[in-house]
Parts: sequence; structure tokens; C-alpha cells
Amino acid sequence: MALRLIAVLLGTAVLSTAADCPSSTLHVSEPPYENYFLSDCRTSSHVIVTSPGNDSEKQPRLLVVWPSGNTGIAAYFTPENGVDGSLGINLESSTTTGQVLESLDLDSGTVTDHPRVGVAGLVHFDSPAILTLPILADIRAIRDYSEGGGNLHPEIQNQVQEVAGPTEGSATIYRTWFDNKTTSWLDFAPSGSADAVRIIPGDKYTVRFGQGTYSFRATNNYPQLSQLSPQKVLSPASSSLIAQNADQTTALSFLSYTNKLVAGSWRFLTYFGRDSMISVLLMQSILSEDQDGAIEAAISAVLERVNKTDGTVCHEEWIADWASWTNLQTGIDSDAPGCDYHMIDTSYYLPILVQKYFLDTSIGKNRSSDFFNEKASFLQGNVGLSYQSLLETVAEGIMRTSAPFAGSQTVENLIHLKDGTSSGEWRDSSNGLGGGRIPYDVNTALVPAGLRAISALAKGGLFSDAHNDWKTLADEYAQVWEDKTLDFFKVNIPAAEARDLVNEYKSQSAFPGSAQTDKITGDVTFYGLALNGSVGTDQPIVKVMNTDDCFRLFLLDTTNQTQLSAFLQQNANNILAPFPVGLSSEASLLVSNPAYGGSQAYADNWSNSQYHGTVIWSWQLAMMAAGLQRQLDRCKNSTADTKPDFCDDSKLYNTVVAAYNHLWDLIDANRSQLSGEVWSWKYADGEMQAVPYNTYVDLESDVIQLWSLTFLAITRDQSYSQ
Ligand SMILES: *[C@@H]1O[C@H](CO)[C@@H](O)[C@H](O)[C@H]1NC(C)=O
Ligand SMILES: *[C@@H]1O[C@H](CO)[C@@H](O)[C@H](O)[C@H]1NC(C)=O
Ligand SMILES: *[C@@H]1O[C@H](CO)[C@@H](O)[C@H](O)[C@H]1NC(C)=O
Ligand SMILES: *[C@@H]1O[C@H](CO)[C@@H](O)[C@H](O)[C@H]1NC(C)=O
Ligand SMILES: *[C@@H]1O[C@H](CO)[C@@H](O)[C@H](O)[C@H]1NC(C)=O
Ligand SMILES: *[C@@H]1O[C@H](CO)[C@@H](O)[C@H](O)[C@H]1NC(C)=O
Ligand SMILES: *[C@@H]1O[C@H](CO)[C@@H](O)[C@H](O)[C@H]1NC(C)=O
Ligand SMILES: *[C@@H]1O[C@H](CO)[C@@H](O)[C@H](O)[C@H]1NC(C)=O
Ligand SMILES: CC(=O)N[C@H]1CO[C@H](CO)[C@@H](O)[C@@H]1O
Repeated sequence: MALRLIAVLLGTAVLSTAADCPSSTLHVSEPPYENYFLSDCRTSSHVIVTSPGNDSEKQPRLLVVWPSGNTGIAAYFTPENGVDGSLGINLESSTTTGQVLESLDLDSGTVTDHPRVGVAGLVHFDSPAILTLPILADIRAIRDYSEGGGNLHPEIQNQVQEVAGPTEGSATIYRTWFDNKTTSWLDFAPSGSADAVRIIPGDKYTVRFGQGTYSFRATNNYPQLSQLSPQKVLSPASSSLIAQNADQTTALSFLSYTNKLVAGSWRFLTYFGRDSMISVLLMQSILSEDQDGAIEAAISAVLERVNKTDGTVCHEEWIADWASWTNLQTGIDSDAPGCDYHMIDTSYYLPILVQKYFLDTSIGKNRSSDFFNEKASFLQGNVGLSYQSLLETVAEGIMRTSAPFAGSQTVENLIHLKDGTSSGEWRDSSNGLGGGRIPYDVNTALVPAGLRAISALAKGGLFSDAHNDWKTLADEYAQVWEDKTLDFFKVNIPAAEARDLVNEYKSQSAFPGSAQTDKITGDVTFYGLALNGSVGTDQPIVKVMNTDDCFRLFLLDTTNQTQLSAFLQQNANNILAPFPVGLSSEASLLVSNPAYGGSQAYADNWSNSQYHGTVIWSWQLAMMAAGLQRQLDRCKNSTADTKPDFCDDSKLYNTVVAAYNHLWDLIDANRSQLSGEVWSWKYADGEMQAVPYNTYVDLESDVIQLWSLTFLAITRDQSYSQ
């Protein structure tokens, strides 16, 4: 996407208390969205103004979101004259401070546990405007409206109130949450000569503004999270990144709090297990360690949210007002938080991450005993359980579910999506796995890597004596999962058939570029995205070439040399081959290539408008680069008897190095895209050019995303330059 990070101001002293309360701000322009971030000791806020011009798909909107409570306020406007496209809105800088946003503490000086805090600014309407819809609710409820086809929750909307005042010509819109304690407020007052703000009688929620500038304040009195400043989120050794990459380190800080990391803003501004653990694994080398650091914040957030019954790690939390709303659906009047446990991949990341920090770093080792003695306090059902026991519960779940395949290597014993769900790992859109039930990444990489880590943790004394057998048993299981899973997913297509399939795909997908079939010089091999468990022994494979090889590369040092060499060969070939033969494109490495599927459904279901189709995800590039590096590094520093065979196969080794360098060339060529979550491409001037994902789909992508910041830590190793 045409993401630009500009006008970065760090530590801007706006207020007289600035020395005690340094602030950081960030402006990201992604038309028609203007994004403003402000964080200081009072609050962390993200304000987005949408001014869509004549794009009738989108409505002018002022949106303010807060990670504390995962809540926000959306105000949708229409032009008073009813002519689409005639209303432009924008934020103006303050004439006194020069700042676009100012933080507020309206209870400053009074003693209260829950001060009313938020942001203030100036909004300009370039023609008279009607505020037709305010949503003062959890971000989940706002998303239900913005991407759920205009779906509103009447129980929430009915609680919205409007009053004139507090000053002449001003108006306040507010809503008290289901907890009866918390309120969100949005107030407007004319600035300069603008018309008074007028509540239109009889028509609830409707407010009129004239042409001109209005001051607004968006506030709530929910307890605030404590943000990790750029200095605190990074390790001391990495603090120079703050000056070198001010925009990205500010974004990282905005997503990092003392008790959790959040996935992105504005749509996913809360705990997500997979996002936070993958991000920490990729960025571990630059993140702060120790008790108040980012790594422990992420791990403790995961442990707090474990399902103590079966050891599943939480995918997404629901908290605050959305927790109340969810609980009310089952007749419970409580804001006790809850979790979604339907993902089958997330649990495995936990032991891997725990090993990498609590066993493999000196500070982690020293912290281990104190950390694992801590008691959980977040989920009602986990209160009082030690972090150690929660970790052990997760490991028990992994050992239990991986035992059947370790004993008997059948497709039935592989890890399946949970019954009744259509997703379970990172490709979690409806077409992401194409109906597959047995995902490639989970079975060939995450399970064995999780088992290796469990063995290491057992040897490191992190589990109770009852599990001493895991020291060897988990390693034995891991060996089977490492060696025996890959073949289930293997797709091998003879060259002539592969050329036919790609030509067919070119017409099915109406791809305007060359089919590139001259690049097919031998069999095409790859590992399919998933197996379809429902057809048992037929094991039909979802024949989509993909980047999920990165998990095995990044997480495992596999030891079957025939298998490793073949795996690296196909991976390197597919990275080097141009789409639609391989995964490479001018817009970077595509996460899927359905050209070998052999049907129109494949072309349609993995198109460049599908979330997990022929599109590019930043963190997949990072994990692929880090994974190739891990394997190449094995050649440098292994002893003679552990050195992988491919290291001495100069043709293969050089192909892997070429793939590594090609990938980095793609990454370097498209640096401006990397902070976005996902982007797509259009074909023009004879190449596939990067375009924002929302070019094809009316879906806002998060303008900052935790796992898209990982290139702060993942860098090219020049020693492999040819
Ligand atoms: C919207 O379209 C109208 C009529 O075509 C045009 O006059 C106006 O300039 C357009 N506005 C913008 C913001 O592009
Ligand atoms: C909030 O107030 C409503 C209406 O008085 C009441 O029904 C509800 O039980 C209260 N909820 C809580 C959590 O106090
Ligand atoms: C936790 O796991 C148990 C056992 O699988 C399941 O019955 C329960 O529904 C899970 N809890 C939640 C909140 O999903
Ligand atoms: C280990 O932790 C203790 C506090 O628990 C601290 O005093 C000591 O400095 C730490 N040592 C290292 C090497 O970090
Ligand atoms: C393609 O998507 C449609 C609709 O979601 C689905 O019915 C069909 O099975 C999918 N095809 C494949 C190969 O996944
Ligand atoms: C999955 O299994 C179902 C039922 O046997 C079958 O209809 C479908 O085509 C299979 N899908 C794939 C992608 O193999
Ligand atoms: C290594 O993998 C290959 C290919 O899957 C297999 O044929 C071979 O038996 C394996 N070797 C060992 C020692 O397990
Ligand atoms: C192997 O190489 C990596 C990166 O060069 C290094 O971090 C690691 O310590 C090395 N391992 C051994 C056993 O030398
Ligand atoms: C938007 C952008 O930077 N696109 C570049 C991505 O990289 C290719 C080269 O692989 C360039 O041609 C594009 O201009």
C-alpha cells in the first residue's frame, strides 16, 4: 500500500508538564485516511479522519480509538446538501501549540481512580455537515458496522445520549457502558465564526455543523494501560533505532504496553496471541528484556489467557464493554473478560518463545524463577494459578495431541482444524485454506518445533517432576513430526503438465503478464497449503504454492538430509521463479500461487483481492528471510558431524544463497510497503506493481501492525552477498 510515515515528532513538549509526561506523535497519510497518533502519560490515542471525496463507497468519518478497553468513538457525517462527495473533512493544527492533537485529563487535580482522559483537536468541515451516526463502543462493535455491512447493535446504540452544552453552541454525545461505571464522551464546540452545533430535534443522534472549524474532545473514564515508551520497548543496545527509524519505533511503542502487546491499529487494537508471539520471536534481538520489558509483557499476556482446561492459548481477547455485551448474550451481567480459543496453531509458539527467552538469554534465565512463580489475575478462571502451572498445562495439551501421530503416522493423527470451524491458523479468511482441514504450517513446523522446545524446557527444569519423561519423550515425538509429516503435503508436477497448468491459469485468472513457462525446466515441486481431512485416506492436497515453508526454515534444524536438501531446493526454486510459475513478483513475494490447482475455483479463491490470495504480507517476508538465514548459518558454524549435507552441495547451496539474496532484493526494493499489514498488485507497464489492498476490497487494513515492524530487527546478512 502507498504507506507513508511522515511528520514524526518525538517527545514533543506540548504542555507545561512535558518533562514528567513526554509525548510521542506520528502522522500516517494513506488517503482517504489521515492517521494521527498521540501517546503520553495520560492516554494513548489514534485518530483517523476519512475524507473520501467522490468515492461514494466510503463516508466522511472521524474515528478515535484507544487500546485501553479496546474502545473507540466513530462519528459518521453526511453533507447537508445530500450531494455525495461534496463534504471534505480534515483536522487542523492548533494555532497556539502547532499540534494536531492534544491529550486531556479532565479530572486533573481531583482524586479518582478512573480519570476522564482522551484527546482534543480541531475538525474542519468544508461544507455544512450532519453527524448522522455516532458509535461509542468497543472496536469490535465499530468493526461490525464498518466491515460488517452496516451492522449496528441496538442495545449499544440505544444507550447513546445527546445534550446541548456545556458551553454556548456546543453539544455532547455520550454513552454509559454496560458496566454502569464507564462513559465515553464526544463533544463539539464552534471555533471562530462557525455556526453553533445544533442537535436536530426528534431525530436521535443527529447533529448539524456549519461550514467551518469545530473543536472536539473525545474522552472516556476507563482505566488506562501503561505504554512502553520507545526507550522502554527496545533493549538498551537497540536504542539507536529510535533516531534511525523514528516512525516505526513510535508505532512499536504505540502497540506495546506493560501487560500486553496489541496487534495493530485501529482494527485489532488488543491482545492477539499469534501476532504478539510471532512478533517477539522475530524481534527478540531488539526488544527489552527483564521484568518491565516487552518480551515478558508479551509472554505474561499469553499465560494469563490460557484455557486451563485443555491448555489452548488464547487467540483474541474480549474485554471491557465487549466482554459485558458478550456476557449479556448468555444472561450474565459482568464485564469479566473472555477469549477465543478456536485457533490450532497458537499454543505451539508459547514453549518456543519461553525457551528463547527464559533458557537462551542470561537475563531470562535469571528471571525465570520469579516470573513463573507469579500468579495469574486476568481471567476469572485462572486467578491464583501460577504462570508455571499455566505453561505446564499448555505443554500437556501439546504432548497429548501430538502423541497419536508419534505412535502411528496416519493422516487422521495429524492436527486438524477444530470441528465446526473453517480456520485455525494465520490464513484465517474464508478461502485462506481452501476448505483444507489439516494445515501445512501447523503439522510440519509448529508441532515439531513446539515439541523440541518442551523437551528443552523439561531439561531446563521448568516443569514439575511428574513430567521428567518429557526430556526425552518430547524429543522423540519431535523427531517423528519433523521427519514424517512433510511427505503428506508434497505436490510434484512433471514439467509438461506444469506448463499446461500455468497456461490454463493465465486464462482462468485473466493474468495480463507472461505465463513465464520457459522458466519451468523440470518438475515443479511444492508443499500444499493443507490437506482435506474429511476425505480420509484420499488425502487430497490443497494445491496452492505458498510461503509457509518459512515456518520450518525459521523454527527447526531438521536432520533428515535427503528431506532437508529437497525441501531447500523447492523453496529456493519457488522463491526465484517469477509468478505465475513461482512466488516472485515486482511487488514482492506472494504468499500464495494457485496456478497449479487446475481449476477456475483456485484462480478465483486465491486472487489478488483475497486476504490470503496472490498478495504480500510483510511478516511472511521477514520470517522467510530469517528462516533462510537460520539454515544458511548452520553451514557456517556446525561441527563436521552436524553440518547439513546441502552445505557441501555447492549447486544447491548457491541456489539457496541466490534465493536469500533475491528475497532481500525484493524486500529492499519495496521498503515503503513494509510497515503495512498486507498489500496487493496491479499489472501495468509490463510488471506487477504494488498497490494498497483496499484497491480491490472495501476493507481498511491496519495502518500500523505489530508483526509488520519486524524489519526493525530482521536485516540482511551482507556476508551472503554474491
Ligand atoms: C466530485 O465530483 C463533482 C462532480 O463530478 C466535482 O465537481 C467535484 O470537484 C468532485 N469532488 C472531488 C473532491 O473530487
Ligand atoms: C446496570 O444498570 C442496569 C439498569 O439499572 C441494570 O439492569 C444492570 O444490572 C446494571 N449492571 C451492572 C453491571 O451493574
Ligand atoms: C476450554 O477448554 C475446554 C476443553 O476443551 C472447553 O470445553 C471450554 O469451552 C474452553 N473454554 C472456553 C472459554 O472456550
Ligand atoms: C539476577 O536477578 C537478581 C534479582 O533477582 C539481580 O539482583 C541480579 O543482578 C540479576 N543478575 C543478572 C546477571 O541479571
Ligand atoms: C472456492 O470458494 C467457494 C466459495 O467460498 C467454495 O465453494 C469452493 O469450494 C472454493 N474452492 C476451493 C478449491 O477451495
Ligand atoms: C474436501 O473434501 C470434500 C468432501 O470429500 C470434497 O468435496 C472437497 O472437494 C475436498 N476439497 C479439497 C480442496 O480437496
Ligand atoms: C529421510 O527422508 C526421506 C524422504 O522423505 C525418506 O525416504 C528417508 O527414509 C528418510 N531417512 C531417514 C533416515 O529417516
Ligand atoms: C551459529 O551462528 C549463529 C549466527 O551466526 C550464532 O548466533 C550462533 O551462536 C552460532 N551457534 C554456534 C553453536 O556456534
Ligand atoms: C512501490 C515500489 O517500491 N515498488 C517497487 C518494488 O520492487 C520492484 C523491483 O522488484 C520495483 O520495480 C518496484 O518499483
